[in-house]
Amino acid sequence: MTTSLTYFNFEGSRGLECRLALTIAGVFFEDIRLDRPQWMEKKPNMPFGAMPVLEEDGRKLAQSNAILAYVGRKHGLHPADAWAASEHEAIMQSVEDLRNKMPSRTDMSDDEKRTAREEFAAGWLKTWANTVSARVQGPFLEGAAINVADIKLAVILKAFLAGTYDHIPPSTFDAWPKLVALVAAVNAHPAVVKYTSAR
Ligand SMILES: N[C@@H](CCC(=O)N[C@@H](CS)C(=O)NCC(=O)O)C(=O)O
Repeated sequence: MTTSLTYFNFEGSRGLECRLALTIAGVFFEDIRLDRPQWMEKKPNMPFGAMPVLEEDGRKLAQSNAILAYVGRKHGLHPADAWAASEHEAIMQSVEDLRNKMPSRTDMSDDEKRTAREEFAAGWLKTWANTVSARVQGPFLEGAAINVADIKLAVILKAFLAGTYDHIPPSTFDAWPKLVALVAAVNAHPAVVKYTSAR
């Protein structure tokens, strides 16, 4: 079987989630990394005109959460129990909500962005983090076993903890030690350590 994952040449977001899931699953895959002009050429032939795209023996699957659930189901990184699997899918979808709701308009002044992000951190983000944190058994969602939803959470949380988003300081997450510990546990997974040291 030939497998590839196509995404921007960027070590983060939805592409990194899928690369890490495939890596932890032990799948040999071609890691296709495109710059913008290369992407614009391929875009018309990609499902939904967006990346990441998983390709297996010529068939293409788009949407990061669908790719993660597929890899997870196939390789024991998604709960076998139907209810637990759906809870994980709800969490993965909530990460997409988080990305879409983050105030990021480019036409905002820095003061407007500060106000919008502080309100976001005290409101929507707090509800999100409380909800997810309550579901974490520790260190991962299901306890000792890592799943694709943990990987998705770790990628977005790591960006927050690195101070990627202006006006939302990493200390915001001091209130949710289980989420901080989940990131550390994903980063400490042997396959992730190997992937990170190779890059
Ligand atoms: N809901 C989609 C969102 C996909 C998406 O917006 N991908 C971005 C990169 S993270 C993209 O392809 N941007 C380039 C474009 O839309 O042309 C998913 O979860 O995969």
